[in-house]
Amino acid sequence: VSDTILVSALPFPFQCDLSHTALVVIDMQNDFCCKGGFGEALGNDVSPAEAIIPKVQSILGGCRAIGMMIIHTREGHLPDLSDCPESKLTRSQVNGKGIGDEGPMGRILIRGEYGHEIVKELKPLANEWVIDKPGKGAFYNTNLEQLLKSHGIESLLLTGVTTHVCVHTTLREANDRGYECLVLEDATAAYDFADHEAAIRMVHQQGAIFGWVSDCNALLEAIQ
Ligand code: TIU
Repeated sequence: VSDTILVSALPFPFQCDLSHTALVVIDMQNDFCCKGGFGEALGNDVSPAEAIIPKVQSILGGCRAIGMMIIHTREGHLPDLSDCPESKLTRSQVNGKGIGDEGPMGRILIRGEYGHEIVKELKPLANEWVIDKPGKGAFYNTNLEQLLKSHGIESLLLTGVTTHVCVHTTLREANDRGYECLVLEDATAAYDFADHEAAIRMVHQQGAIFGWVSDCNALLEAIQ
C-alpha cells in the first residue's frame, strides 16, 4: 500500500509514504520542560521547551488518528550511573548539581524518577514505543535502528527538545543511516532562540543536507 503525501517544506516539498513513516517525539521530559529539572540545572530558562507542549500534542493527535508509528525518546541513565560516561557526568555539574544528584523532581536524569518521565500532556500510549537513550542521539546504545528496520520505516518526522542538541544529534544519526527526515520547526525548541534558529537553518541548507523543515499546520494539512 502506498500512501504518499507531499508536505510544504524547506528547501523543497517533503515527500513520504505514511505507511513507512514514524513520528519521533524527542525528550519531552519533565527534566527538560519543567522548572527544577536537568535543563534548568544546566543554567537554562526552560519556558521555550514548555511552550511547545501544545504543538507536539496536536501533532501526536494527528499522527495517532492515522495510525502512524509513534516513538518517544527519553534521555537518562541507570540509577548506578553505569551507562553515563565520566565526561558527561563531570560536565553536567553546573552550580554544584548534575546528573544523579537530588533535585526537586528526584535524581536528575535518572530512569524511574519523576524528572525523567515524559510530561503528562504527551504521555505515551500503550501501543507506542519508548526509547531510553544515554546520549544526545537516539541511535547510540539503543535498539532504535533495529526497531525502524523491522517496521520498514524510511522517513521520520522529528519533534521535541532541544533543537540543536538531541533533535539535531538524532537527525544527523538518522540522515547518515539513510532516513529522510522532516523537522517540525514549531514543535521543536531550544532554550535560546538563536540556537533554535541556527539549528533549523542547518537542517535544510545546502539542498537539505540533513533534511527538511516544515511546521505543524503544513503537516496536519497534508495528513488529514
Ligand atoms: N542541554 C540541552 O540543550 N539538551 C540536552 O541536554 N538534552 C536534550 O536536548 N534532550
